[in-house]
Amino acid sequence: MPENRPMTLIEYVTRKQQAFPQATGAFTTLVEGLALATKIISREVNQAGLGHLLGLTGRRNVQGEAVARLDEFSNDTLIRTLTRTGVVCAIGSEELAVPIRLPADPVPGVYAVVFDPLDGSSNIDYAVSVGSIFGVYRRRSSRDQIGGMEDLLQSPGDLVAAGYSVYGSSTILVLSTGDTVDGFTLDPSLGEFLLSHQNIRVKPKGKFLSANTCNRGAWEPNVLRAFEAFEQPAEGKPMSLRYVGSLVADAHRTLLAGGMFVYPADRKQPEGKLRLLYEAGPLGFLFEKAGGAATDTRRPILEIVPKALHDRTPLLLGGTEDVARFMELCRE
Ligand code: FDP
Repeated sequence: MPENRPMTLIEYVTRKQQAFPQATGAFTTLVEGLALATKIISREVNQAGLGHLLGLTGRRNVQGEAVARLDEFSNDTLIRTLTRTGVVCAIGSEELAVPIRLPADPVPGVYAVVFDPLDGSSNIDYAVSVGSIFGVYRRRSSRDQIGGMEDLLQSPGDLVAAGYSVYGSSTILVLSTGDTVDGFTLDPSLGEFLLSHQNIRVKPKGKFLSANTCNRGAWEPNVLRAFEAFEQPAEGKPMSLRYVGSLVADAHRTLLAGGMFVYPADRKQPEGKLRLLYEAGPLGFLFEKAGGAATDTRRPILEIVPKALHDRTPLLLGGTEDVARFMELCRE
C-alpha cells in the first residue's frame, strides 16, 4: 500500500529552503534543534506529575517571578539543544538576566534566538495548556566576534522566523518563516511533527474575546470603553469570552478560531505585562503573517524597537477588522 502520511516538519522546511539556492542548511538545522527541544519539553510536561517536576524551585527570575521546576527544565533544554546546533550566535531567554553569547569558534552561528521557554507558568501545576514561544533573528554582529546584544535587541519586524508550541490535549508546533503560517502536530508514536494546519489564516472578524477581565477596573478608560463596545455591541450578537491565562494557548485559539486577545496596560503595569522580545514580538509576527494584526493598542508590534531585553508591552492580537475597530474605539 502506498504511504499516505502528511509531510514532517523537517521535510516541509527542507522543501521551502530549496526555493533559496543560497540556503546553506543552517536554518533547517536550527528548526531541527527547536523541534527536538519542544519534544523533550512536551514529554516532561506530560509526565510532570510523575517525575517530581511540578512546583517551584524556590528561586526568582530576573523579573522577580517565582521560577517553576518546569520553567527551569525548559530553559535548560532549549539552551543546550540550540547551542549544540552550532548555528546560533546568541540566546535571549525570559528566564535569563543576561544573554548567552556563543563564540565564533569553530564556526560562527548565523542566528540569534529569543524565547519564553515555558509560557503560562501559573497553569503548569494544574494540567492546563502551556507552551514555548520563540523568535529567530539573523545575526547582526561581525562573524569573527562572539554574538551578543546587538543580535538580540532587534525589532519584531526584523524576525526571519517565529513560532510556538502548545503542550495541550495534543502538542502542536506553529511556525512561520515569513510567507505562510503552518501548524504541525506531534505524532507521539513516530516522534515526529506532521503537517496538520497548512496556511493558517486569521478571520478578519471573530466572535471570541480573550482577556483577564478582573483587571478591567485598572485599565485606561479608553481601552475599557473599546472593550465594552466589543463585549456588548449596540447591534449584532455579543462576543463570547475565552481566557486560559496561558498566552500561548489563548493566542493559538485566537489564531485558529478568530476573535481578539487583549492584554492592555493597567495602573499596576503601565508598560503592560507581556514581554516584547519573547512573547508579543513572535506572536505579533505570526498574526501579521497569517493575515491578522498585532498592536500595543496604538502602533503595530512589528514597529516597536526594544530598548532592553526584558521590555514589556500592552498587546492586542486578532483579525484585521476587529483590531482596527478596537484601535479606532480607543482613539474616540
Ligand atoms: P503567567 O503569569 O502564568 O506566566 O507572560 C506570562 C503570562 O502567564 C501569560 O502566559 C498569560 O497570558 C499572562 O501572563 C496571564 O496574566 P494574568 O494572570 O494577569 O491574567
